[in-house]
Amino acid sequence: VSPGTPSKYYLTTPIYYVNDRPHIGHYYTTVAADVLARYHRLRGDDTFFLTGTDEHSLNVDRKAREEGVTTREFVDKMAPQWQETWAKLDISNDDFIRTTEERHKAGVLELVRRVRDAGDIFEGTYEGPYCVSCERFYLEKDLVDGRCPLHPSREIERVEERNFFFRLSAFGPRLREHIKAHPEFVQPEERRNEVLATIESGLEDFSISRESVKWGIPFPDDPTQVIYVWFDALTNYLTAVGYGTDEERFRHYWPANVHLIGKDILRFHAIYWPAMLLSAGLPLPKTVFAHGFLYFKGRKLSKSEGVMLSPFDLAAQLTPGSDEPSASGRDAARYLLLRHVPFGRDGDITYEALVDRYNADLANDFGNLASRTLKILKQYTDGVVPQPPAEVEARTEALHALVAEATTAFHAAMDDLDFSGALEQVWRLVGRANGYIEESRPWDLRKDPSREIALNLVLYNAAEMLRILTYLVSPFLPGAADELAKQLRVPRPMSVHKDGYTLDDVLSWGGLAAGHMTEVGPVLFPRLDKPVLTA
Ligand code: ME8
Ligand code: MG
Repeated sequence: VSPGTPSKYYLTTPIYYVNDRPHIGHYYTTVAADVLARYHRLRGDDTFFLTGTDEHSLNVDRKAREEGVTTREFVDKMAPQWQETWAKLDISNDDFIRTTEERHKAGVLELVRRVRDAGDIFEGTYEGPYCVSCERFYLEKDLVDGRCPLHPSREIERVEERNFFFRLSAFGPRLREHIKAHPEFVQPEERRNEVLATIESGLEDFSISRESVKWGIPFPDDPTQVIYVWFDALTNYLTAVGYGTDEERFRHYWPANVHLIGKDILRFHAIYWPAMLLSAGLPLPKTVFAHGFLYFKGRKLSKSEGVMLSPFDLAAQLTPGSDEPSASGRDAARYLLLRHVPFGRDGDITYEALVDRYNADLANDFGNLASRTLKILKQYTDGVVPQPPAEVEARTEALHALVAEATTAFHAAMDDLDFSGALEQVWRLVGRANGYIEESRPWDLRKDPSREIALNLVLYNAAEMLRILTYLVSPFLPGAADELAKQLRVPRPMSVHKDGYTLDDVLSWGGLAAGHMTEVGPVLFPRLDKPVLTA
């Protein structure tokens, strides 16, 4: 059952382009990271969860011009909107990095110098197609009908410039070795095979500076060039933990345990990035996990493709009777996205499917378990947890065994970033707890004074199941878990360690003492009607 000894856990999301506003795709990656961060904090790990904004992009520069403001003014207006969005949606990031910050710039310059000293930078000229949405040079052969394969609605641009290049071609064999020796490095396996195939097909050197671009970090010793936005952006994972500014802190957190990304930016994270780190003599991140893409009724989520679903709208849509997302609506949005789509695969969203699952899993199964358990306690014993009989009978033993088994499987799934699998384990317990109450019929036991001992046992077991579930659901449903901890009067999941407990302590059977008081509170997940809004 034990999730092991606490350790350092550094995880990241991509830094998002500030020309866009946050949509459900960005939210999806960020929620997955938040769930993982909360889980590791619960384990007692020294957790550092990073997100931020990618600001030196041509798209950003052009957008600012369209709006008639300076690029600096534009990014200073947009970046806080991202920060606020995450803060209002319960995202618990420990830091937020902006690539226009001084601490970032210092580290990027340091990395360029290190790579240059290693002899992996040379001057050359580039001529060919460039996709501004990808911020990436393409080979003619990679275009589809003369267009970017990822952004077919956008004109490809032609670039001809003198640039500095990074000698990526020299790193194929070392990258291949590393990936083969560390199967956990690129996940899931399908993505790993894709990366290996790209390496097999031969890696081309790539330009790491731009001559015609003015918005960016000036290249060391050559102010006619700015550093290529991807070289700049990837380095955020180093600079946020002190690279180039705080060596001790950097050595403490680096290498990252996991970079969570979407599959669209796999090549940058699983090929360019490790090659840059190898060149600079820095350790590689332990895992790059590329999840799948979300679609809305088969359409791509992005403004340029015409679908822009805000995570606020999703959470508000899951909040009955209000346009403002409530805690239950925000919890539901997190839960539904991670439960609906196995992490790693593509998935299609419809409000109808989400609302159905909300009513089934959250309003009925989980919400009902919580409210019936606490209401029965209130009604039968004035909220006091009764003393269970000393002798453990078979049905209670079966509950203990199931909790132990599901908890172990839950930890294993979380270690694999299999969020839907972890939730299946939790809902096994939810289902059993509901089944146990129905089979035990406490309402009948209560009518017969000779069955008091049996009734006490049922009440105790139900309360104890609910207490353990409070901690298991907490990374996914932080609002509901907090509310339940309040109603059960047990330590809040966020402060388990501050209160002097370990995760093992709070997940072990028997945490509730006889005589402990509980209270009844508001319904966790009010039922939803069919959605009115369609995007
Ligand atoms: O690429 N489904 O930023 P970006 C799932 N700045 N995830 C999605 C998604 C969808 N439909 N749409 C977007 C960039 N995402 C660079 C990153 S990192 C050093 C620099 C998520 O704003 C997913 O995580 O285009 C994807 O990889 C990311 O947003 C792209 O965000
Ligand atoms: Mg993008």
